[in-house]
Amino acid sequence: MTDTHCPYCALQCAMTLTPTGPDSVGVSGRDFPTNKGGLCRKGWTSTELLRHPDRLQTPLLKDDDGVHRPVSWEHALGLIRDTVRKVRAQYGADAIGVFGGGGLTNEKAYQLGKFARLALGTSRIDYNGRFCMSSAAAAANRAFGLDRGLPFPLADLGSARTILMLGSNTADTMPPFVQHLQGARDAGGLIIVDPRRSATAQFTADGQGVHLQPAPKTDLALLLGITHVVITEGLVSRPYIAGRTRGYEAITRSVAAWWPERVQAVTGVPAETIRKTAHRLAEPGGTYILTGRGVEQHTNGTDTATAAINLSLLLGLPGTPGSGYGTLTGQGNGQGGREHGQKADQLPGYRKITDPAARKHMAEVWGVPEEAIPGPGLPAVELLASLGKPGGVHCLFVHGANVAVSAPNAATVLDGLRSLDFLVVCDFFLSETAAEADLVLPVLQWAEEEGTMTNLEGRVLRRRKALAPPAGTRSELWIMSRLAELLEAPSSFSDDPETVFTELRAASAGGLADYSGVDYAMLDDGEPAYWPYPTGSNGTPRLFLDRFAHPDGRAVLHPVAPSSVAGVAPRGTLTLATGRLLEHYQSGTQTRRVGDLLATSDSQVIQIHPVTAAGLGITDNAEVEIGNGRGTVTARAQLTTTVRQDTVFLSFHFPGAGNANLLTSDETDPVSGMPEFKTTRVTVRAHRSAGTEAVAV
Ligand SMILES: Nc1nc2c(c(=O)[nH]1)N[C@H]1C(S)=C(S)[C@@H](COP(=O)(O)OP(=O)(O)OC[C@H]3O[C@@H](n4cnc5c(=O)[nH]c(N)nc54)[C@H](O)[C@@H]3O)O[C@H]1N2
Ligand SMILES: Nc1nc2c(c(=O)[nH]1)N[C@H]1C(S)=C(S)[C@@H](COP(=O)(O)OP(=O)(O)OC[C@H]3O[C@@H](n4cnc5c(=O)[nH]c(N)nc54)[C@H](O)[C@@H]3O)O[C@H]1N2
Ligand code: SF4
Ligand SMILES: [Mo]
Repeated sequence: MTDTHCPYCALQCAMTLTPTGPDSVGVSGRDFPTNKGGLCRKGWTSTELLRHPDRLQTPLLKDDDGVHRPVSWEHALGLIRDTVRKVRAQYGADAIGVFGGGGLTNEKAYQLGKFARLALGTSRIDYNGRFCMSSAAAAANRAFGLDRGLPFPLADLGSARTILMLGSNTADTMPPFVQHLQGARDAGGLIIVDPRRSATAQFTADGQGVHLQPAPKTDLALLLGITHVVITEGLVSRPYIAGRTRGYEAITRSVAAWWPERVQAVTGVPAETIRKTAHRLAEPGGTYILTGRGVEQHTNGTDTATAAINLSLLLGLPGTPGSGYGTLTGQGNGQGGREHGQKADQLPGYRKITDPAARKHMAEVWGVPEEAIPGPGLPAVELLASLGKPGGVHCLFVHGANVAVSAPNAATVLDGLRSLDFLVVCDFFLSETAAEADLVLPVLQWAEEEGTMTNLEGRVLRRRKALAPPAGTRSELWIMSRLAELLEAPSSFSDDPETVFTELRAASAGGLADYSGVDYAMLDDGEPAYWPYPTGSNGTPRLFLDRFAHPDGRAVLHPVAPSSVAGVAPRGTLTLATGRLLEHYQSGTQTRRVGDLLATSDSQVIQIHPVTAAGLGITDNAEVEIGNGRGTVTARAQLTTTVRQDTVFLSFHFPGAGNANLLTSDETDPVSGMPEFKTTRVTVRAHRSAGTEAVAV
């Protein structure tokens, strides 16, 4: 029996793997404070992929006819060495790019940042967390001086009387999480903000809470409206504002013009509901405000998350026991993945790559001169836009992302991938991105490797090996260490996870995300390890109890305003929102290969209101086309009153003609670099039937 954690999302449900044969394991949920023994359907079926027939078992090289053929590891790695040298000589080291993932273990994420900068010598590394946590992270950094998704243990939520969740659908995205919402439901205080009556919003029925259903991308106005009421109706926590924050005056000015009736006109949420929400949040008994991708994956995502934080500060929630603000990290290691240096502007320990002290520290840990560490690179969307372009990336390494499906404006990303001189993809399945690769390297799956993951609470967990990997596969640590040797990197690269973790501890020491006091032995003993965990401390389950992470210890209230008021979609136009279904994970590389999950959801479906559908001549289950200037998607219609009449919804779990990202824009948030995943204007029409086209921008 092996105790480990789920391969998928940031809840990192605890599970036990038990041998069921010489080369197979079964899975059961394990009691743990976050999942309390529960798993969702993805977790229950996760072991099916370990010996799936599609599993890659040998390096694959694309021949001149575009067919992938097996090659030896020696040949594959030698080819990479030669190609890297050639590309560097021809265009310079920044022509090599690296794209990482928030699903990688801490060890792999750390080593990938070091590999890019020291072995490849490039600044051009970023990762799919840019698509996920970047807006929330930017907002938390500017308000608190530190970004840990939940600055408190998840189980703390259980005692709350009121929980406001904006743009998060945990009933589908983290099913065992909803246990922690029960206390607030029992107290009638679960408030869900979502343009859809999502599975989570349905928990508010029967007096257990309220569902606010604003037009997409109007949350910023909604939050300013709630804040306006908090200020004008005397609900501000005065001693907290005076003692723990700065910037209050500017906030009062910034929300003055957002009275509830004006906000109603913009969002569609009744003014009376806005007032009641403000009063409920200010009631004693414990209040939490939580955000998810629904409010963060917009070009104003950082400002919207900032508005949520401002509201929480005015109410005195962050750092107050029994109350708080948090954001729900998404990928398995979405938290750790953003701390150890696979971000363009970052060095390990959540250090800034432009900070001379940080560079000096890392140069010492790595045993290289400071000049050997490149400067900041390009955020993900810019990195992908540069593929094959003059001055851009000509050879790309992808570790743990399927950008051909999950990146915005996917058709242009596919063009970029195809215009590269050389594309190397590490994966265990032939994802849509791997299918484009010149060279595919087969790597280990979760149950075949050792390492650590950091869950949505900032708690470091052990991932453990339960099964020997297939003979032809290799660990990514091994791949990086072999390549570093072949490329004569100026620092050493271990292929042993515990050795890499020991180095990561030293690298993180003294940084914001300090792991120096954490080791495998204590994690194996089940000791809770929440960072920052400097050597000699006991870690930090609850942050900000005495001070925030800015030098003066205060949180910063940063005024924000909608730059242009988007508002309720004009009559006759439709807004496309995108997100997740319970059955599938992300680009679907993994879950579309699980029979049970595919049987429940086998192709793209568009959620559309019956009234809207009737106006367009669309019937339930009919095939429809969703289009805009960027592309066209085909999907089956699901008529449902859970979406607003001006909004339709697609998941992004399907490739090809079902890929929602053929429609999304690659316009980004100016602070975080987050693309606009959640809101796109589209035309919807019944498939191939002329004359039924309606509406839209
Ligand atoms: N089943 C499943 N679970 C997952 C994942 C998965 O792919 N599948 N992925 C994991 C990852 S990486 C992540 S990041 C998390 C994401 O977890 P969530 O944030 O819960 O997921 P989403 O479905 O992207 O978005 C949540 C909700 O935002 C709503 N929304 C869309 N636009 C807006 C808007 O403008 N305003 C508001 N208020 N809401 C809006 C959508 O209707 C949706 O119900 O899930 C994790 N868990
Ligand atoms: N329209 C729209 N698009 C979105 C979103 C949205 O809400 N709407 N959400 C965005 C968000 S929040 C996210 S997080 C991204 C996620 O998007 P992706 O990064 O594409 O996510 P995955 O499908 O998890 O891709 C991970 C790939 O790496 C492989 N893999 C898993 N583990 C490992 C590993 O340890 N090593 C290696 N080498 N490979 C591994 C998997 O098989 C898979 O092919 O999508 C974003 N795209
Ligand atoms: S909720 Fe997330 S971590 Fe838990 S079983 Fe499901 S996918 Fe795995
Ligand atoms: Mo994510």
